[in-house]
Amino acid sequence: MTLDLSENLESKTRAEPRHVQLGLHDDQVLEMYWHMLLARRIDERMWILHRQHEVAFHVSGIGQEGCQVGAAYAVKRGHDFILPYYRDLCLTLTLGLTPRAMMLALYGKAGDPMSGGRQMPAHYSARQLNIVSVSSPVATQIPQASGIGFAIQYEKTDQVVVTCFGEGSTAEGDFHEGLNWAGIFGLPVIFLCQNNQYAISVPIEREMPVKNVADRAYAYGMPGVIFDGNDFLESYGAMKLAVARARQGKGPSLLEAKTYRPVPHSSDDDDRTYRSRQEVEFWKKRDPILLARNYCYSNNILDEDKNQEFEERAREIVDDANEFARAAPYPPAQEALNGVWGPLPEIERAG
Ligand SMILES: Cc1ncc(C[n+]2csc(CCOP(=O)(O)OP(=O)(O)O)c2C)c(N)n1
Ligand SMILES: [Mg+2]
Repeated sequence: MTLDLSENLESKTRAEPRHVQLGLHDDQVLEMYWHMLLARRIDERMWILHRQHEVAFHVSGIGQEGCQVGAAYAVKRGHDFILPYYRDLCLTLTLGLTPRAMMLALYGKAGDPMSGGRQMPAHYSARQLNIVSVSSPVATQIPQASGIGFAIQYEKTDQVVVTCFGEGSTAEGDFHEGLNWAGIFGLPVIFLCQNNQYAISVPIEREMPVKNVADRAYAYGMPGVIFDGNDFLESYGAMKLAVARARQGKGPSLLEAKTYRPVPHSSDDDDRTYRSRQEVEFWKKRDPILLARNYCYSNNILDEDKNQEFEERAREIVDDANEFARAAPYPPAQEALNGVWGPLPEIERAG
């Protein structure tokens, strides 16, 4: 009698939950869910604060938490370099930026550790975590990431660089120059495009003449990988492979997380002018937090009581950060003339 081992193997693999196949423990999955949930609750509070005229501006990461938490878990925190973009609230929170810091930046208060209240909100950075500041012109972080990758290669450390951007930003020259450079030199950079299908009001068909951002990878001699950015585990899996490849000296990757922005572009936008409510409602059913929660429920990693506990803890953290930032002092008015990261040299000051 011959045993059909392949069948046994197959059923074993089928029985193994996806996170186990990816090398994640239950408690890591629960932590990932927690970070997504906390990021969402912070973000929602920021919208409310804007609508209450407490703060001047908010740009949101709602809907993109799945690919962001996946990216955060695939890197070595504080060791690898991260060049985020303005939607990366969940990514930078998971890597260690605190809710208080985020709220201080939102309010533009003096204690904002990112810029002392001199940058716009959502310009995430943390020197001690190797998180390089967002710059307002989109895509500028892409050649910067390649530059850091070049330095890492030159100094022969085992770090990697991850940079994030939207699909609209791939129409910028900076995107093409940055990827070209990384491809030529085989730099340890992961280019993570969070394709949310719009660049403000411009839909994807008007942003690029090819279907996928990842299709462009071929032109820069690197793999292009497409995955479901609303699925936190699929995102983690794709990132993990790309990070391993970069760390082993095998070069850069272009990753495309297919996702959606269910809220307006920013607090200054009215998305009803360029897309239907049905479309938005359709994507809300694919909400990354909903998907992660269902995954945790069906794998007995989370139950309703524990979820309620998480909700209460998140509420306390958000309340604390909010109150702390509201009560904190603004910077003195004359500081508005200083540079973001330090005083200007005397000569420029005089000019
Ligand atoms: C160089 C530059 N051009 C235009 C803008 C204005 N702007 C800010 S965000 C944005 C849309 C970017 O879309 P995408 O890259 O898809 O990112 P998303 O906001 O959709 O996440 C634009 C055009 C800018 N900040 N910088
Ligand atoms: Mg976009």
